[in-house]
Amino acid sequence: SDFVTGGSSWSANDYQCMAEAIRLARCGVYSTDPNPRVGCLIVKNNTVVGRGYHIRAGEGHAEVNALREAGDEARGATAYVTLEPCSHFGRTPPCAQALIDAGLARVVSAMQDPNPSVAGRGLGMLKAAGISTEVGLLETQSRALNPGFIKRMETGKPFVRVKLAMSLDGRTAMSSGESQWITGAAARSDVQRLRACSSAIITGIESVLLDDPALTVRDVNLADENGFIRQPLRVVLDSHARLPRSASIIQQSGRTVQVVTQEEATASAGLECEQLVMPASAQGIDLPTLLNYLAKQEQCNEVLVETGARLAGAFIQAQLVDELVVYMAPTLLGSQARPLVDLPLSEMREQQRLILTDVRHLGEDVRLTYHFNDR
Ligand code: AOF
Ligand code: ZN
Repeated sequence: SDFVTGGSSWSANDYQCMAEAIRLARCGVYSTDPNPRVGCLIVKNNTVVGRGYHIRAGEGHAEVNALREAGDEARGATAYVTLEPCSHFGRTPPCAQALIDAGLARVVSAMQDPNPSVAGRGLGMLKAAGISTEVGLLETQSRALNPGFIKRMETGKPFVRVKLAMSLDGRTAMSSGESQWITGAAARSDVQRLRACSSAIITGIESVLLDDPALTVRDVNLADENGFIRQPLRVVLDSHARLPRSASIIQQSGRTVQVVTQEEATASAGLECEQLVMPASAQGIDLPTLLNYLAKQEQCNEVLVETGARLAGAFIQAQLVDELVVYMAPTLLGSQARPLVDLPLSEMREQQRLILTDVRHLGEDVRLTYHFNDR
């Protein structure tokens, strides 16, 4: 792009300021959905004069919040923003114009906005107004704030994260299906954070019938300043409409959607949840169609798949998974127990290799994070 400045021209101070803007953006990690997490730091004469981050959709963007704190000090200052300032009238007026009006001398962005209604136009407005405009500082770290928003804007699909809990011998449940509890408290509270980051949680009817999960965010530490907890949309894949009225997943705050086929569309009339009709094959609901629907109609950025070995295997086999998060407990469940994922492989050349991106100790358990190599 026209605006990229060679990394070597950024000073150590520039790096520190953008790192602080990224820390500010993280304050909105559980609340901005479906908008991106964005932070902004305004600096004048080596002094921070404004800090801001986006809290929730419909409210001020990071830049506007930082400008409010900076007031007149913004004139001649530098703004560090983790995303290109917007150029459009969305729920709020364009931030690029607000930065121009406030008299900023320089704007450094970590990345261009992948939103087609911005896509470089915000940087263009700043440059045309004579503001020194740079983009690309700590871009990798900034992209990591919004894997779902970026993927949805770039591809029309959500970022899919599959979460599984297993024993040291790679088992997820006994042969009866009994699985509570393999992992400890620290791992389970980490799952609360994964849920809170997600726009939607997908599960299968088998898991619902077996474990009766609520699939809610309950950790009070994840509430906003008003004590409110945003609940991700709960999606139950239920081609044969077996979801019982008494299922816990229905009786929670937030929305639950039962996904059925056309043939079953009326079978569960009377259930107190939404129903969505999707095409299906012998293997069940068509997963790509469902994911496209969630991105386009429900603006889902990050989707969490919390389910058993069969549906998790189906997502992997269909190459729909971006990230796999595995919690490994120090226990042995034996060879009769169920495997991590069901994959119908027989030869070594069919193996599904992953890329390990993070390892973390959580109480007695270990969290392993993987990306799939072809995406
Ligand atoms: C945010 N927060 O701090 C920035 C955003 O509908 P609106 O007005 O909330 O606009 C949302 C779009 O604005 C979003 O998709 C992104 O392209 C751009 N920048 N959005 O929510 C922010 N800077
Ligand atoms: Zn904006």
